[in-house]
Amino acid sequence: MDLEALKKDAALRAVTFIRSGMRVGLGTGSTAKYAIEELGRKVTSGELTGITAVATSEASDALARAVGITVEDLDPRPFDVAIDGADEIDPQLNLIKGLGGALLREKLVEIQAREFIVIADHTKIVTALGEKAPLPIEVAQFGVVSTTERLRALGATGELRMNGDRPFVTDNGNFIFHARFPAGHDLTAAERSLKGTLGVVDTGLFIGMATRAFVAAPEGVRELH
Ligand code: ABF
Repeated sequence: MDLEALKKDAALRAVTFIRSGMRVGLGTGSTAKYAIEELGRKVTSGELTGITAVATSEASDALARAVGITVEDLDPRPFDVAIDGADEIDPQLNLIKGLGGALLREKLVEIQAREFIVIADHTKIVTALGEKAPLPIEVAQFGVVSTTERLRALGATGELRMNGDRPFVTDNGNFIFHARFPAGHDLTAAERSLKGTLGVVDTGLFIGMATRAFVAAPEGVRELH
């Protein structure tokens, strides 16, 4: 099974939602990359005009500019559409995101989207969040050991995401803690206490944000909403 082809199928379906003149949020990761490339193709060919975008990572910003998309800074104006990948998708379209390391900018952009479309291959579908993926939690570098102790007191186990022998540093200068919880732990219910933990910048829980998902499987692309 060619997962890359499935990711691309999902991405291309989502890009059909973009119309000329729209302001678009651009996601991060290997699935979102296909959406950015497709949008760039449509802009460069003249099929879409007047598109402006905000990217959710330095990497997506660079890719978008390279394929001819006009990229702006984030301001309070809403996005007509935001398109991004996910690490897990539950039946209510609640998400775990952030294994790509860009959860904070993703949430800052996608919270302002009228239509937030998730794109993924079928391996990302779960019955309950946390089933497969760890929950990425962005934490301040200062006091990181104290912060992770607070998270452990809430039931989390896990470790800092590493980049070689050093902790991975996000585009915002923070670390990422990959948290795991006991089976059956209701992550959607835990969101508030995790987010309220001193030293936590934000979590990869995207609850009630996605409006639609395109999930690609060998038998075709399924739309969920
Ligand atoms: C971003 O990329 C993240 O929120 C998520 O962690 C990841 C999904 O990556 P991929 O599409 O490469 O599986 O959307």
